[in-house]
Amino acid sequence: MRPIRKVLVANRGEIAVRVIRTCREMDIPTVAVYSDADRSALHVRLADEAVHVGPPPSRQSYLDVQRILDAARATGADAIHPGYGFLSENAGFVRACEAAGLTFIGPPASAMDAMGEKTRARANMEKAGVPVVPGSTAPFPTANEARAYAERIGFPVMLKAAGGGGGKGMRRVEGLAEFDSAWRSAQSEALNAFGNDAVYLERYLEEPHHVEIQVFADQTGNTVHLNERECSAQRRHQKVVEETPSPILTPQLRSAMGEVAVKAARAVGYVGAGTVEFLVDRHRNFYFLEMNTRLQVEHPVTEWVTGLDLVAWQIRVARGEPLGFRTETPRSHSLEVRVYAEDPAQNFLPSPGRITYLRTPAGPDVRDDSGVYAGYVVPTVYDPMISKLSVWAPTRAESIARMRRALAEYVVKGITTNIRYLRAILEHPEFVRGDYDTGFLPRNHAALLGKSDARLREVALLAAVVDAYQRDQRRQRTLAPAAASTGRSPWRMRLRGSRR
Ligand code: MV4
Repeated sequence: MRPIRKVLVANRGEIAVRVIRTCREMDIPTVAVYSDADRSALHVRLADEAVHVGPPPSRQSYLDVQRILDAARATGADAIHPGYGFLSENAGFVRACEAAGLTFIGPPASAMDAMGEKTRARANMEKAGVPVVPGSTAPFPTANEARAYAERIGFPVMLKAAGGGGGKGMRRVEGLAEFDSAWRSAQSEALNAFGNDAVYLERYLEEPHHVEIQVFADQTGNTVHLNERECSAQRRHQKVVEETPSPILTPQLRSAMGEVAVKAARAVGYVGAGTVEFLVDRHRNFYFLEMNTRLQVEHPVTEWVTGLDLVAWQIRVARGEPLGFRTETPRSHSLEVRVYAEDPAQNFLPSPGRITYLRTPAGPDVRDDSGVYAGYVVPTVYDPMISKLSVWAPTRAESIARMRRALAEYVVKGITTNIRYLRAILEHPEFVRGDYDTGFLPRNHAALLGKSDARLREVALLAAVVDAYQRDQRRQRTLAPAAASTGRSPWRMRLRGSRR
C-alpha cells in the first residue's frame, strides 16, 4: 500500500477538471499546473493550489518534465495524474517520477515501452496470441524488400510508420506501379512527424469499424475488461462521436474481444486503466491495432454504463488496492460527442476567442465535461475541444433522442462550434441505423455540413415565400373588412395594382 496525499494534475482543460473533481470527492488535495495561456483556466480555479510552469507552447510548459517535477516538489504532491495527451504515454516521464519518489497514476514504464512502437507492439501481441492485422512485424530496410512482401500478401496494402499513430505516415497502396513513390512519401512523413523513418506494411482493410475495449488491471494480478466503445465516427483520425455498447457487436464477439484485450494487457504487465483498439472488418473479424496506455477522452460512456468512476479506480490501483468491483452486464446505452471551438464551414478551422454567453445542457442523465465558462477566452495554442457532452438512456434510440435534446439546449456565443455538425450526425439515417464504419463521416461530409445543392436551396426559398404569402392571405380573410383595407399587410406594397 502506498498512500496518496496530494495529486498534481499534469494537464489542462476538461480532463484536468475531471481529475480534480474526483480527487475532491476522495478528499485528496490537488495541484494544478498552468502555462501563461491558462492563467484563468477552469482547472486552475478548481484546484486547491496552482503552479505556473512556463510559456504557452506545451514543449516549454505541460511537456517540460523538469518543470512538472519541480512543481510537484514545491507543493509536496506525492502523485501525478497525467490525464491524456501531453506526458501521459511518455515512459521517460514515468521513470523520472519513480526516480523522484512520486507515484505515477498510470501503467508502468515497461508496459508503455512494450506498446509504444507499433511494430514492437505487433510482435508482442502476435507472441501473446492476439490477432493483429496481417502484415509485417518489423520495418523493412529497403523499398525492394517491402515491395516483394506487398506482392506476397497482395494489394491493396497499407504502409504505416512504426513510430507513428493518428494516421501520419500512413499510405494506401493500390498496386506495384505506385509502390515506390508511396514508400518514399510514407518514409519522409514518418521522419518528419516522429523522427523515425521506419515503415512497415499491413493488408488493407476496407472501411473497418474502430472498436476499442476498456481494460483495468491492479497491482495484485487482476485484469478485467469493461466492454467496448464504438469509435467509428471519426474525421481525420479525430473521434467525434463515441458510444457503448457498439451497435455491431454480438454478445459472442464482445466476450471474444474482451478476452483478447485482457490477454493483451496481461502480456505486457499492464496496471491501471488502458484501452485496446481493434479494427473490425465487414466479416466481423477483429484485429489488434494499438493499445492506449492512458485514460481516454471517451471514458465517460464507459462510466455511464458501468456506474464506475474510472479516475477513482486509477487512484485506488495506484495506491495498491485490488480491483473491488464486479464487471456486470453494462447498463444499456451511452453516447458522447466532442464539442470543438471550430468552424465546420471553414474546413473545421479552430475558432478560438472569448465565450460571451454559455448555456450548457443539463437535465436527466446528461453530463457535460467542460473546461470552459462564460467569459473565458479559448486559447489558440491548444486543442480546441471545449467540452464532451455525454448521455445515458435505457435504449440506443432514447440515447439518441436525449443527445439531440441536449445538443438543442447547448448555446455557445462569441466563438464558432461544431454543435450544428454534431446535430446533423445525430440526425443522419446511417448513424441512426447504427451500422456506420470509419468511412461514415468522410462519405457524408457535404450532407453533414448542411450543404444542399444550390437548386434545392432556391426551391426551399420559393416554397417559404409562397407559404408566407398564403398565410398572410388566410390572415387577411379572417380580419374584419375595415381592418383589411388599412393595408398593413407587407404583401400589399408589392401587390398594389394587381387584380385581387
Ligand atoms: C488501417 C486501416 C485499414 N487497413 N490499417 C487509421 C489511424 C490508425 N490508428 C489506423 N488507421 C487505419 N488503419 C489497415 N491495415 C484503416 C485505418 C483508418 C481508420 C482506423 C480507425 C479509425 C478511423 C480510421 C480512418 C481512416 C483509416
